Amino acid sequence: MSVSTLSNVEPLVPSDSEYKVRSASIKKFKKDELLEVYRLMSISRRLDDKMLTLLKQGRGFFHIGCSGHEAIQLAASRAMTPKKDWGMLYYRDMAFSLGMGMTARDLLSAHLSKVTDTSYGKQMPSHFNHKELRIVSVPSAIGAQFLPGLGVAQASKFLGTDEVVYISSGDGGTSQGSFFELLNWATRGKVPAIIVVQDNKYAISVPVSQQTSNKSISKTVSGFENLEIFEVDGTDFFNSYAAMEKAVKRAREGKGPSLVHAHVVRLLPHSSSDDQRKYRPEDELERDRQFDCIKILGEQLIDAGLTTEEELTQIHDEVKLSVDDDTKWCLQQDDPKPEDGLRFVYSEKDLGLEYEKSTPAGEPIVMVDAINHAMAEEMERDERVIVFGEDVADGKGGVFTATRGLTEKFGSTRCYNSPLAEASIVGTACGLSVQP
Ligand SMILES: Cc1ncc(C[n+]2csc(CCOP(=O)(O)OP(=O)(O)O)c2C)c(N)n1
Ligand SMILES: [Mg+2]
Repeated sequence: MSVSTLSNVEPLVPSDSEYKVRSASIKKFKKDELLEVYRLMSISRRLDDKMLTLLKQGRGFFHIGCSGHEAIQLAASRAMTPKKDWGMLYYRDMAFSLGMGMTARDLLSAHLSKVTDTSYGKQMPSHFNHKELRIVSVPSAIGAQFLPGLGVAQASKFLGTDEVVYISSGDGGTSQGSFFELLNWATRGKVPAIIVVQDNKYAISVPVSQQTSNKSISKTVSGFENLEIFEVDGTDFFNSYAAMEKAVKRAREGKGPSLVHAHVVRLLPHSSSDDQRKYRPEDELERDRQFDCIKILGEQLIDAGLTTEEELTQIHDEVKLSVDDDTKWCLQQDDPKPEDGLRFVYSEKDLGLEYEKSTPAGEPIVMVDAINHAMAEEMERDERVIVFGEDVADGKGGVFTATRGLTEKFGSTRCYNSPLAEASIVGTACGLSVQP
């Protein structure tokens, strides 16, 4: 990076961090690849501006910005394989979504809740989702992606694929209990999860120092065995990419999860409902602006002789025109019809279930044995049916013997004990059911 930008500012990664990683070399990439990253950063930033304008015009409803988080997100998308790997995102992941293949039209359609939105106008804006791109719908409740994300990663392992799962969060989200349940089971099971914490130092107005022991998320999680930790400058594409590349490789090779602690800056207020000048001093906001990843990448590309100011200006101009064009297109799309409000809530496929036609048969048996037989029959019928929970495995089969014999019959990858954590059991079951 050019010395001119950041010479008088403390680096974002503490100098004594044990988890620093050497940046990827710029020579590793082709010029076109880097200009594409620059273009995607610019689209994401422009979309933030455009959505805020639409909101002021009374056309949009709500917005949460990505500005300041783009470099780590695009580095993640470049290290992963779209349509193969999975995204369990949080609401700031717009650049990641673009990097994996969502378009400006998809994102504007979501912002304006049009029928062209991938959720048919049902999700809130900034709640990214795209079935073919394996971006699972973002939940509003902070941290609700953690345990389903763990389930998706467990499914990769169970099915023997080498698909990896990006599970992201802000710094505040790491205070949730489910974050620690995720770390416990992900490391115990060495699942292919890459947990990316985008640490912008604030959870709305609450500073990270009031949120996290050690005042550092990477230090807090340092005791988990099998967890590789990387602490990076998430405003620097090359530093972020180095960590993501290692984390993805490790996950694909079955070596276990990583936590990428990415320091970023929040260049916009928390959301369109917030005014950060009420709780952040101007000199801090000014310092954050110096870590603008678009400027940083631009200078890195110019310093390496890969581009010129003029070429970058041209990219911004083209992006501006194309986003304007996409906005016009989007405004012309239909709004969802009220009568479709209940569509796509439950599966619209014929599930082929015929309970009513079955007639009880055979000798009467006690209920718990009937449950045991039903589970065994289902496991026999479909090799993807698994049973897991507290105290269910091996010979005993739980306090009430409901699962007795299942481990012997189907093996310990299909009937196993979980950690004693009910949110994990339900959350991972949801995630396991996401994989086709
Ligand atoms: C379970 C839950 N609690 C509280 C909220 C309200 N809320 C929404 S975003 C947010 C702050 C999250 O901060 P952080 O995880 O640091 O992410 P950032 O927005 O800074 O990227 C809060 C408290 C919520 N949506 N869900
Ligand atoms: Mg935050």
